[in-house]
Amino acid sequence: MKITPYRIALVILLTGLQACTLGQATATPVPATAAPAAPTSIVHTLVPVNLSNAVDTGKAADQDSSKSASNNAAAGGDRFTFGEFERPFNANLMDVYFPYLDIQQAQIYQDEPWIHASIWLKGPDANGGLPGRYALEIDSNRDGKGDWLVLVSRPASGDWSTAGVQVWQDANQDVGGSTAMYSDENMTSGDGFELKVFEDGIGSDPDLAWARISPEDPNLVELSVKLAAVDDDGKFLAGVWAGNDSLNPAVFDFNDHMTHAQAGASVRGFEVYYPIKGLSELDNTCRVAVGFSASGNEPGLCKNPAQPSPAGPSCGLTLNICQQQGYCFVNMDSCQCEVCG
Ligand SMILES: [Ca+2]
Ligand SMILES: [Ca+2]
Ligand SMILES: [Ca+2]
Ligand SMILES: [Ca+2]
Repeated sequence: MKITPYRIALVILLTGLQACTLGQATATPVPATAAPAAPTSIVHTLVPVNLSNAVDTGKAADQDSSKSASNNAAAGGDRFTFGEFERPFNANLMDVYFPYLDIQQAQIYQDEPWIHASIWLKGPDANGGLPGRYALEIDSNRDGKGDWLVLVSRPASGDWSTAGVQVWQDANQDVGGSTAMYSDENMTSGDGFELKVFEDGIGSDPDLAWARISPEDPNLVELSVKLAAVDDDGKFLAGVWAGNDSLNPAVFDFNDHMTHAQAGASVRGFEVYYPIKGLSELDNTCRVAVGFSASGNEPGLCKNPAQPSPAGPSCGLTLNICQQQGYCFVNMDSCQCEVCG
């Protein structure tokens, strides 16, 4: 065929028309039949297996608030200034106790290629389910500032599933603010865990993270994430969380994003701040050392009951931090803020 200027012009015109048509098509509402590929098309190649019963390290005990729920309070385990929370209650009145948010114990360990976390809750909601958010926070470089958050919303499956599972990274390293674990003197405007690298099996690795309700215990949420994706040396600190919408990756650390007065307190002994207000329906555990022997001074580490609080040089408290939280003194011997008067 002889190519004439007329034919070239026609081809350009047709191509232009096609492009316009395509442009219009993308702006038109997509019919149901053209919906994005369903998650069932994700091909999984590596699924966690049953968790080991032999591991007895990496356990974190937590307050059982069911015992004090009739008193509309927690009996302990809630120290806002230290990043320890025990708030499985509604705000202000604290007359609704959420057993599905009350962590009793956690266990975290690594078993290549996985990090596994088990979160024991007090009990289900009125419908027999666990409709909260449950998360594993990993501090890869052991500085007390979380690096990764593996979170599942409303786990329902007794089989390992990626449904409702998200993995968040604090890529710009602002979680924890200026003082790891402790409340910062000045509130942060940081973005917490801002980078979502995985959701519902979608991400560069469709097998990155999983969750299930234990087939053996309806009050046990299990999470698994690939070790190599979140830690490079198999040595890390980790703790777990339970919450409703309150468990928002963007506002970590909670005690750097609000004051003690705004958050309130769940223990009646903190009479200046009781009850909980801006921070409610939330529970967490202290952190356990995985893959290394803790010195005892790691920020956020679970305390051996026989061990005193880290004091002296390892205590990160300052008078300014205590004053910002409404206290008047810092006791460096016990590493505690002390009330005024
Ligand atoms: Ca707790
Ligand atoms: Ca608890
Ligand atoms: Ca902090
Ligand atoms: Ca961040």
